[in-house]
Amino acid sequence: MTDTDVPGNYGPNGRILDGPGPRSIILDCDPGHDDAFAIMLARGSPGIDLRAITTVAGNQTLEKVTRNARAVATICGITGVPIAAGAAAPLVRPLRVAADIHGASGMDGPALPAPTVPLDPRHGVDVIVETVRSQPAGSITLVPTGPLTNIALAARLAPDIVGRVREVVLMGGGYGGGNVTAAAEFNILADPEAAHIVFGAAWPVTMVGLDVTHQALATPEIAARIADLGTAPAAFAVELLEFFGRMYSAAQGFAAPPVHDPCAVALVADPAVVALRPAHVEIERTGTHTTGMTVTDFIGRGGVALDHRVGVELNRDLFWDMMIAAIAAISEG
Ligand code: PIR
Ligand code: CA
Repeated sequence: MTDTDVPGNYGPNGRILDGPGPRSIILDCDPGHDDAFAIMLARGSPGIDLRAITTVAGNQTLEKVTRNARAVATICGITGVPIAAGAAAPLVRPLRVAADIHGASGMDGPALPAPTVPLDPRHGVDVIVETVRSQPAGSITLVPTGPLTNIALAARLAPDIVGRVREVVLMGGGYGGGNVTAAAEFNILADPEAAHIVFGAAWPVTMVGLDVTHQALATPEIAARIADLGTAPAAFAVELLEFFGRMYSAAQGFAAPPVHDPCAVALVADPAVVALRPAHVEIERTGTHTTGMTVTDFIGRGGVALDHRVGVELNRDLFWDMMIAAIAAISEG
C-alpha cells in the first residue's frame, strides 16, 4: 500500500475488501440490448462510478457495437465518460456475432440517434490500461459484458495492471449449460482463448453466468414499471425489451427476455444482489462438443484451489429495484 491508495479494508494481496463510496468501474461491452441496460445501470446507480466504456466485437461488429454504445450514451446524456473502441476480432478465432438475438445493427428495435458524444481516439485496450494506472491501486473494477478479448489483451500488454485491478466481475459462462451450444455461453465461446487468459490471471475473477442472468427476466410487469417512468431513456429501454423479447421468444422459447449484462454491474454496486460461491473455473478450448464451456468445480477436486467466485442466485426484487431506480436517475440528467 502507498499513500496514494484509497482508504478501506485491504486483503492479503493489498486489494480493498470493502472500501467506502461508489465503486469505480470500466464497462467493457458489446451493445447489445442487455449491454445497454448495463450502461444505464452503471451510469444511474449510486453504487457505481463509471470511469470508461470500452467496446469489443461480439454481438455485432466493432463498428456497430461502438456506434450503439455512443447512441446509448447520447440518449442517456452520458457525457464526460471516455468511450473507446477495442478489439475488432477474437484473439485466435474468427468473429462470431449474435444477429439472431440482437439483429443486424446489434441493437435492433428502437430508432438510434446519431451519436453526439465523441469517440475517444485511443484504442480501448489503452483506455483500460491508462485508466487502471491513473487510479489508486485496488480501486478499479473491470466489468466485461462481451467477449473477453480486450481484457486479455490488457493483461498481456500491461501485466502491471493485473495487480492494480480490484477485481474482474464478468458476465459470461455458466455451470448449468450454454445458450449457443449445450455447453457454451456466447461471450466465452466467442473468444475462449481470451477467457482462458482472464480466468488464469492473478486478479480476483467473479463469473456472473447464465445460472444467474436467466433469473433476470424482464416480464411485462417490469416493462410496465419502466414505461411508467415516462422519460426518453425509459421509452428507449422499453423498446429494447420489446425487440429483445420477440427474438428471445423466437430463438430460445423464453416467455420474457433475460437482461444478462446489468447483473454483473448490479453485483458490483451491491453484493446482496447475487449470491456467490467459491469455485475454480477452467475454460474448455479443445472440446468436440464443449468448446467454450466454463467447467466449474465447486469442490476443488484433486486439491485445486477455489480461486474464483461464481454467481448462483439473483435477488430479483433488489435487482429490478436498482435497475429501475437507475433508469429514473439518468432520466433526470
Ligand atoms: C445474448 C448474447 C449473445 C447471444 C445470445 N443468444 C444472447 C450476449 C449478451 O449481450 C450477453 O452479454 C451475453 N452475450 C449472453 O450470452
Ligand atoms: Ca453483452
